Amino acid sequence: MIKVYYAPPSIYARKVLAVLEEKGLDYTIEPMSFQAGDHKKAEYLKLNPNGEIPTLVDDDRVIYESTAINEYLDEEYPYPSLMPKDSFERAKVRMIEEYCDLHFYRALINYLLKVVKKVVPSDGEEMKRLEESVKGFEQYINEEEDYLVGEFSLADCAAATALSTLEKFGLAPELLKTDKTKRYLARLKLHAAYKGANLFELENQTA
Ligand SMILES: N[C@@H](CCC(=O)N[C@@H](CS)C(=O)NCC(=O)O)C(=O)O
Repeated sequence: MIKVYYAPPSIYARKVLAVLEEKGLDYTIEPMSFQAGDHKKAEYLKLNPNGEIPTLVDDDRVIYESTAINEYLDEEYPYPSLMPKDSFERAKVRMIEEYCDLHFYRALINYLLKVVKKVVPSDGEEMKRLEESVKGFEQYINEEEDYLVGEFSLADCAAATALSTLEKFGLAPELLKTDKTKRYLARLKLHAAYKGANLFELENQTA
């Protein structure tokens, strides 16, 4: 049985939920609360010594780091495959995942913490950084192709997570202006992955 430790609205965790949904896997969510500091409690640190969300437990296997989790899921549960067969294309998928993890998600988290939730002081640069990260991401969208790298892949799951966050917080009209991006987002929404990427609330959530 697959269990995911998730505290909404963790973007890295929703990236994992996107893959679980796309593959139609059965899983349960172990609700965590950032406010309560659940991710820093000794019991959780035994699973994930980094004290970050998400962690996935598949029977007795404990895996953390969202990109490692998603590659594990793709190899362990290969239908539908979310990695190309070609090694250069696989490298491209990983490059986009890294871009999302290190630039796009970080700009989003920075904006949410400083501008939306105001739990960290703003330096007034958050929107500029977010705009730059969206522009950087848009370079990966090719108008001639439906998805970022060949067939729908882990790269699209990573992108769906960032784009659904922009939509959720009302930033899409301002930041997703190009036709190619709007059309790409519309295609993503047809995938089950978008449901996982868009899971911002949990029933009986403790957060
Ligand atoms: N590289 C990690 C990043 C995970 C991460 O930063 N998660 C955030 C939530 S989106 C977190 O747990 N932050 C709490 C903290 O660092 O104290 C991954 O890909 O899983």
